[in-house]
Amino acid sequence: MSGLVNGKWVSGDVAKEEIKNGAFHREDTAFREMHIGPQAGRYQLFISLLCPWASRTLIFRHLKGLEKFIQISVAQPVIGENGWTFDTPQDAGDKIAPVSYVHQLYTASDATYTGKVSVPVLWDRQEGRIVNNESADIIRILNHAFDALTGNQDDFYPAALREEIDRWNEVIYHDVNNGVYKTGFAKTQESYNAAVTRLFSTLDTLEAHLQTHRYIAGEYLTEADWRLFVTLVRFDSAYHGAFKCNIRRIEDYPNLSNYLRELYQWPGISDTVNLPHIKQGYYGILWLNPTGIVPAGPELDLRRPHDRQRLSGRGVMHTTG
Ligand SMILES: N[C@@H](CCC(=O)N[C@@H](CS)C(=O)NCC(=O)O)C(=O)O
Repeated sequence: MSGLVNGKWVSGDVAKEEIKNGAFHREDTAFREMHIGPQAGRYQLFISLLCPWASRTLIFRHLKGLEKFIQISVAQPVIGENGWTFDTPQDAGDKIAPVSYVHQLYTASDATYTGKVSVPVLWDRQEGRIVNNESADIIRILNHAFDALTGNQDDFYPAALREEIDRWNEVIYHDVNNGVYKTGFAKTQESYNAAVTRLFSTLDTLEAHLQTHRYIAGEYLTEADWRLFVTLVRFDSAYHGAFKCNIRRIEDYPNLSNYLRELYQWPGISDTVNLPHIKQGYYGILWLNPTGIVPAGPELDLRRPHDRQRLSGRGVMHTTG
């Protein structure tokens, strides 16, 4: 495996310990605190631009106008012998010496930690510990925790739409976000067949849904859209080839591809997406791609106009009162 055992780093193949009987099962996340004391400069996000889960948090940092409040540290694209690694040691507050590896954040938080060392990490610089390393939690925290400081009232998980959002999140998480990993990391033909079939049947369902709905939960743009976006934007460049998710491309789906472009063109979002970095990271997983060669294509133009104005949409909901 690759990860920490009793606080000691063990290097090995990424995700191998999560493959059982040929099928990939994502490990649960360890640090799940939901309450933070919102103060400028207190928190830091450690991410990789390869990682769709980490990208959700980068997107929310931008959408909620938190660039000045939460600093980020971006790991190198390829997960190395020591796991996620930084080009230069990253300052992480006074409680800890600058860190070169993400695993140092884990052992600082729990000296006997055992398990995988993943990004994103929401880090408390003041206390020198991980607050939360589950992206689904981190985006919920960012959705509201700093509102009083920033005055940003955009609500991506509005009470009125929660049931609908939760229902779609469940499907999108299992069959799409994690579906590409189940497909790519399958070690038997059967588990690959099952995962790829499910992935594309869910993409077909989403394609039909987006024919008549501007966004996943209807007229409003919500966290369900951003959770789907991070996988769609990586799909044709990385998952189609590196993870063998190749029955169709997102480009082959009229609604999904137009929807993807609308989200990509949302102010500031394209700055959170680095396709060369994403390709380098996925094609750098050497047990999947032993030569490490990064393919040249595909040519994609996500800045092309989209046709989503044909559906009525009201953008982002705002918290009131
Ligand atoms: N549940 C976590 C999953 C995060 C995750 O799996 N991140 C991957 C990168 S995309 C990782 O860091 N993997 C390291 C490893 O498998 O050793 C979340 O959504 O925050």
